[in-house]
Amino acid sequence: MTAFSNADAPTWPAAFAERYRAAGHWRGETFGGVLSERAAAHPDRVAVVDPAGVRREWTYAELDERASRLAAGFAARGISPGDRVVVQLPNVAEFIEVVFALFRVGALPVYALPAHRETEIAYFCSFTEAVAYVVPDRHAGFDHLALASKVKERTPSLEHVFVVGPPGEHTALSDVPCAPGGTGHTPEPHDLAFLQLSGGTTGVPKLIPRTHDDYIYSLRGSNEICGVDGDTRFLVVLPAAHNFPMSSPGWLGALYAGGTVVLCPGPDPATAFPLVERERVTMTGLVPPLALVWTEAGTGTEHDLSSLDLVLVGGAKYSEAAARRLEPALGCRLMQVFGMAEGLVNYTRLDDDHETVVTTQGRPISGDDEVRVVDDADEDVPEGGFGHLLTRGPYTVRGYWRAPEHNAKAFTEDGFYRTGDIVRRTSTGHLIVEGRAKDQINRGGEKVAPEEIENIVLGHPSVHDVSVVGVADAFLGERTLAYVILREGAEALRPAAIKRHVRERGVAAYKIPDLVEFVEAFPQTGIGKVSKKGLRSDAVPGHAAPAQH
Ligand code: OOB
Repeated sequence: MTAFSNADAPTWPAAFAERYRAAGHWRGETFGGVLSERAAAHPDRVAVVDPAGVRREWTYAELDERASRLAAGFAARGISPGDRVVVQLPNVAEFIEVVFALFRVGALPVYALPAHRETEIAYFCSFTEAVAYVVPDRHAGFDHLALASKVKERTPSLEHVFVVGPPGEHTALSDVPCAPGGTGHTPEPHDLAFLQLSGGTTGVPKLIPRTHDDYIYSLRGSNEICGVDGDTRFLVVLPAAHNFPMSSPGWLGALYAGGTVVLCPGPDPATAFPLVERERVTMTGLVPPLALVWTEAGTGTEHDLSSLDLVLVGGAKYSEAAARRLEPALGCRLMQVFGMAEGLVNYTRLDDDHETVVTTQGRPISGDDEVRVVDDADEDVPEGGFGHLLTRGPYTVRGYWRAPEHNAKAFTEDGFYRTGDIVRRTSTGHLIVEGRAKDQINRGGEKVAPEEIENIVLGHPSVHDVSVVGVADAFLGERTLAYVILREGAEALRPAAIKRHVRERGVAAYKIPDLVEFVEAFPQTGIGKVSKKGLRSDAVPGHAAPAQH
């Protein structure tokens, strides 16, 4: 056992771990080992295609070699087993190289999104005491070098900034690799492999500790369900750091199966459709708003999408009406996926009848996924009834990283994760997501924690109080609305002033309130607390209340 397991991250009790091993779920594989095996089995197969700019492709042998050389280089620069490294890269081949190099070292990637800005990145770096931060030089018009300089100044633990591209005052990633000579350490299958970000319901995002054993099991299960094999060509449309495109079945699933990962530089059909045609893409995953855009664009497109066999849609509720339109428009099969970075992933199945595929969000990967649907007193509800979804199983974590107080609330005493989702379970075990009990806004698959934004808005000198809620939106599912009470005597503000304040604090653009309303007072509940439910049903005309409970 290495130093970074139990103390920081609650793990499975021994009896459960034994059961999952005995069942063949946890097979003692590690990511670094899997890549070596695939490279030995089929060195010349293409592992990664990065079509941006000058098209690059790496075979399994090349990816393996690159990851080993980079791992050796990281180790030579003092990056050690258990160290945290914040990785903030767009969908570029180096993302995969860096992550496998860190897996080989036994250092933990902390997956930031390209959209994250100074507030989030500084928090990830300081909370995890990261020793390194990996960035592009620029992306989507944003200067990541400047951000990295600011974060480095603020974070004493941060020794290295590695840059994909011209490095400025930092270190070029391309200068790091050296002769592979082993890193002197072999990660164990039960070790942590990385820290994934949670959608979050609290003021700061929580980090999710995933092990090689548990995550690889979810890949293997996902691959089986989705039919991923060596012929699969998986297009990574969503940001590669998200759990969904990473593992459901995602780019890691495709690599596990010996297939090919095609990295998509942007999610719009104008970027993606030509790639589907040129790279003969067979599979991809989309959030519902993107699935709508692809469905619109698919009808009558001049691009040949005939290679596309399966499109997974998840991350937020996909409406039945939209689900019915996808297959004819894109000429492929649809699978719904309802997952969470904490673990549990549900899929509709390839042999489910059409109605099940368009009306449910699927059933769990594993027979050992324990699912409970309970009332407010944690009592099971009768089959088909609405309730809170609780889950525990071979790839659902037992707690967040370094968050004992939060864990006591987010998990039951016997280790079930409180997902915060309200579901119904059909007689076939399929789940239908009916709403949400957690204080979180699902903005087209991107999760926003109201508390995080409220804390920032409260920092505005004219603001007395604020409450951020979700309001229904035909395209995104939900948008964010900030109700703001100004201080007595404060001059009237425009909504734009609040939005600018949030933006200037340096957070991901998707967290900036879409709408701002100035009010005199918030609706109260019986016990005098602000009622978020009241705020939603009071939402300004034209904003219907979303499906929440
Ligand atoms: C995925 O992961 P996260 O961690 O960003 O968000 C999880 C939450 C769920 O608890 C649920 O509230 C919501 O996102 N969600 C859905 C959904 N899929 C996720 N709500 C309704 N319908 C769906 N199909 O979002 C994620 C992780 C792995 C695979 C797919 C999605």
